[in-house]
Amino acid sequence: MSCDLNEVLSKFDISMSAASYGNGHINDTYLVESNPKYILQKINSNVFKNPPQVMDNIEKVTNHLRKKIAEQGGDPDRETMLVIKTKDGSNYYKTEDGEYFRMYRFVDNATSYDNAENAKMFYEAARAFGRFQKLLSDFPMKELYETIPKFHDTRNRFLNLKKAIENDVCGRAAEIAEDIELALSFEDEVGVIVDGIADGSLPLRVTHNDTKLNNVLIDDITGKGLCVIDLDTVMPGSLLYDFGDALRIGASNAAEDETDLSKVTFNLEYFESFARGFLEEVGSITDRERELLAFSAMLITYECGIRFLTDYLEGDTYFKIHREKHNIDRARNQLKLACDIRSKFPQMNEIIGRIV
Ligand code: ADP
Ligand code: GN1
Ligand code: MG
Repeated sequence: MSCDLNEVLSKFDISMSAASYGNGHINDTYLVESNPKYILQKINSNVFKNPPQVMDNIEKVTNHLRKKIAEQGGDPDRETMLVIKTKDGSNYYKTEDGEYFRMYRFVDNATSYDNAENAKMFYEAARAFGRFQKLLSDFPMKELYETIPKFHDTRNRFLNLKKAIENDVCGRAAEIAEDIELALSFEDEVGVIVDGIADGSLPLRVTHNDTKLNNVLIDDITGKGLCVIDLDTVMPGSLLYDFGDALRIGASNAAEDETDLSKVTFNLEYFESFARGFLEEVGSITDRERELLAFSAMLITYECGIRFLTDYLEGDTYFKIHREKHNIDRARNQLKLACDIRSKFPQMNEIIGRIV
């Protein structure tokens, strides 16, 4: 593999070697320890069916962000990603085997955290995600490709789960009957956000759609949320997707794959920090968006739970796993968290009422 990577690196005019890096579930990420450093990624083309469209989106979005950040007196080199072109001027390299690679400037002196070390860190991450949406509020949405169709269409995710249960290609359904029963019991709620978008009560915005904590780099010196990364799923969506998705890891008292479910509970202090940070930066929101803020944390957590469950039933073909049963462990964790979030709606809505 390292030999292939060197060949790929040479296409970007780099002669150093690269080593595996980061904890993403989707792409293969490598760090090139040159000066300056670079991130090399093999785009997961099972997940992203059209990598050139992904790169087109990323180039347009980062160009827009660079311009706005510069206008506002920020440092575009550290506050947004920089796509490094190949020697031929392309924003990706396709190997003879049909694999797609891309390169970014590594943002130095900043860290990607899998779990928030304290509420202040989560508040700063929230500000960065809120600011990200605000900076893209004047981006021409029609120019974006839908890199993964129906990505946060929870009803469609629910239908995919039902299909996976029916097909049961790995014969795993019987052993997880209780988890399936719990997952199916959310049926009445799966359409709330998508129906709101369809009937116009929830506006479409340019959203990130994958706002887990390790997709924002925190500045090592200032402790501020510096740079939002992992832009593969930037698409038109609801503000609620970014709000809800960030909370399912960031405000959990346990890791996403913790198997002791008694530890998997929702932290209201962290919820308040996130809500404050995000709402301070994102700009004005509609009444319906505000009403559904707490609900979105539950729904997007649930959605992620059934995505892991579906992947387990389908034989672990989507998310990277690091142990047997990893996806079912993650699914149980997220479904437990969704139930705990639902039990805390009154306190969460009281917090939102105080902030907005
Ligand atoms: P995945 O889609 O697999 O999650 P990411 O794009 O999130 O891949 O990258 C994986 C990890 O690599 C991130 O969580 C982060 O730690 C690191 N990373 C990615 N891009 C950069 C960058 N430009 N600068 C610094 N670190 C980065
Ligand atoms: C994936 O790529 P990464 O690791 O940041 C996934 C998200 C899930 C998340 C669960 C493109 O995020 O949608 O919420 O795992 N990304 C994609 O941890 O499917
Ligand atoms: Mg990531």
